[in-house]
Amino acid sequence: MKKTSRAYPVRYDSLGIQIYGDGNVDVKSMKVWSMKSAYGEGTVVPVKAHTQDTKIKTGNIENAGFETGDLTGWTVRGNAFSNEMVTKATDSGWSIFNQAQRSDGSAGYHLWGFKDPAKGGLGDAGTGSLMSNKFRLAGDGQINFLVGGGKDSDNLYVALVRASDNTVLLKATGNNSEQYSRVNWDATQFVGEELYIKVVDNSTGGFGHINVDDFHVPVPAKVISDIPNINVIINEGDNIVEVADQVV
Ligand SMILES: [Ca+2]
Repeated sequence: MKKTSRAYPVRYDSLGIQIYGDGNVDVKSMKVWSMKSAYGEGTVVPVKAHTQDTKIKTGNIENAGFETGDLTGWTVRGNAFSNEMVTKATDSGWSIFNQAQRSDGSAGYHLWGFKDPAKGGLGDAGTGSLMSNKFRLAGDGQINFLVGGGKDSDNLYVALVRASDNTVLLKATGNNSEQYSRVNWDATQFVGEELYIKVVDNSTGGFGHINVDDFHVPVPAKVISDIPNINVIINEGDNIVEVADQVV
């Protein structure tokens, strides 16, 4: 981080504040003062008075709806899930999926946790897990997603997991149907914690697979200050960023 006690109008690095960081940056609080020019009155163009929106907008986890057409952004363990299982198929052969549509109304990709042995898949025999990128839960803490496949909360489930100790905080299973249902989690109490989503398939019996699509997980989004010469980039945060709302 760079800071200065005087504004030097010809020195770019003394006109404002910039924060750099490798990876994630936590901004707990910040105040910005107006400064006098080191070269005398009138040599620094004053920043216009303005109101800074300090509310952190939220983004989503990586590849939340599998619209890359594969498992980019997800970590695969075992053999229950593979890139080939990300599909745009709308019908399993015995029921429709009702996966999330794309914004143009066309069928989106989803992760169908079953691959026909006749097509080189393991059917229901595969076991393993899929983990999202780790994220710090933000916003209102409301998570929702689509789940289908077998009903077995011990062996087939989507979980919200705490990254520090791998504790399962919330869990949802399928409904013995290929068709998707939307699950809503109120995870307000975990806002600010570092978490990840885990999809688990430890079942090898009938309906021993799980399907998922269209995760909506509020995570911190990048916020770029609209103050000239002050760029605030926030990838992480414990929900407080204070920027003086009057800089003259
Ligand atoms: Ca999708």
